[in-house]
Formats: sequence, structure tokens, C-alpha cells
Amino acid sequence: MAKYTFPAEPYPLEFEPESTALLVIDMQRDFVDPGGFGEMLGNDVTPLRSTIEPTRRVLDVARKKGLFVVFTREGHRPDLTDAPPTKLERGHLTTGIGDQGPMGRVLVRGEYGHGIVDELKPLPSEPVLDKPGKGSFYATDLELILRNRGIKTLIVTGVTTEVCVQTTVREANDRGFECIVLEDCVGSYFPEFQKAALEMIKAQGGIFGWVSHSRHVLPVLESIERVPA
Ligand code: TIU
Repeated sequence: MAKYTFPAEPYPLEFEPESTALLVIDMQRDFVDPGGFGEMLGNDVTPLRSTIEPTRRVLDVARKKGLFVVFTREGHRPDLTDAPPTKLERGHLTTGIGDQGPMGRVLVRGEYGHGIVDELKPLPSEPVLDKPGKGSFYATDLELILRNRGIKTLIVTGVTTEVCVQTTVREANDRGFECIVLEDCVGSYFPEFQKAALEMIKAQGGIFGWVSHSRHVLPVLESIERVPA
């Protein structure tokens, strides 16, 4: 298998296309769209929306080159049996998880707001994992799916940087996966958290991952040979 290198911090990351997957975390209308749950809570969705275009470019080239692509969504069963009572109570929100929100029941599977934004719509062949927590490995079959494909490296995109993205990267790192987080393809409602979350990942020699930018990763992906189906 041919080896390639992504420019990254704290140092370049070697990868093989056959064992590399693109992970798109929780790019759901409720978090990203104006009028969704995130905005209803008083958050500015602009920094999250800015991730859509670069992520779409990375997604396009990943598909063109035959990389494995996996999507996640945070959300719960309609009866909320998979939602910890503590999560449901957290924040004492007037409209919280399971309640009728601006785009259907908040973070409930099957509701419009729970869906992935149209710009990044998964293909029928691409797994979409429903996760009840912030981490993508907790109570999902993501690890099994990645191991079955021989995946070792994860290109990580999605929202929010310091919550579901960072939790997932920590979980992945502990399982032996190497994560490269694209700073323009991950977003936070809080600029200071965006900065700190990315710094934490790459500190101490890449304590749990690498950080790069789509402008560095796209040309490398364009240069690789297509992975056979
Ligand atoms: N996907 C994800 O990050 N879920 C969150 O609840 N994030 C917040 O920042 N609230």
C-alpha cells in the first residue's frame, strides 16, 4: 500500500488511503442551521456554518478517491429510553431534548432537525451512526465498522469542536486510531473554545491527535490513487 503524508501539527502524519476514513460528526440542522435548537439556545451558528463549504470539498474528494466515509448524528429514540435522565434535565431548558422545537422534537431520531444538513447529505452507501452521547464510540458500532474496514487513520470534521469532536478524538486515540482534525472543518459556538480545543489535541507532541487545514489536506487527497471498491 502506498504511503502519503498530510502536512499537520505538531508534525506531518503518514497515512495509507486504504486505511483512512473521513468522519463527519453531527452536522445536523439542530446544531448548524439558523432557527435550529443551537440558535434557540442563544448561540451564534455562524462559526458552525462556516465549516459546511470546506467539509463539502473534503467530502467530494474523499468520495472521488474511494475513501471510506462515515457520518454520525447525536440523538435519541423517540421514547427517550436511551437518554440518561441527567442529560434530559441538564440546563433546566424550557425546550430541551425530546421537546417540540423549531425543527421538530429536539435531538430525536427521525425529526427534521436531527437530520444532516442538505449540503453534506450522506450517500446511501455511507454509514450514518446514531449516537446517544457526545463521543462517537460510546454505545455505537463505530469501532466494529472501522476495524472491519481496516481503518487506522481518521480525518475528522464536524461540530462542535470542544464537545462531540474532541470527545470522539479522545475515544479514537485510546483505541489506537490516528486522528487528523481539520481546523476549518470543525466549529464551535465559542471562538475561545475552538482555539483551545485544537491546541489541546496537538499539544505535548500530539497528545491525542494532529491538526491541519483543508487547504493542506485537499491537495494531498487529490494526489492519491483511487482506493479500489
Ligand atoms: N455534537 C455536539 O457537539 N453536541 C453538543 O451538544 N454540542 C454542544 O456544543 N452543545
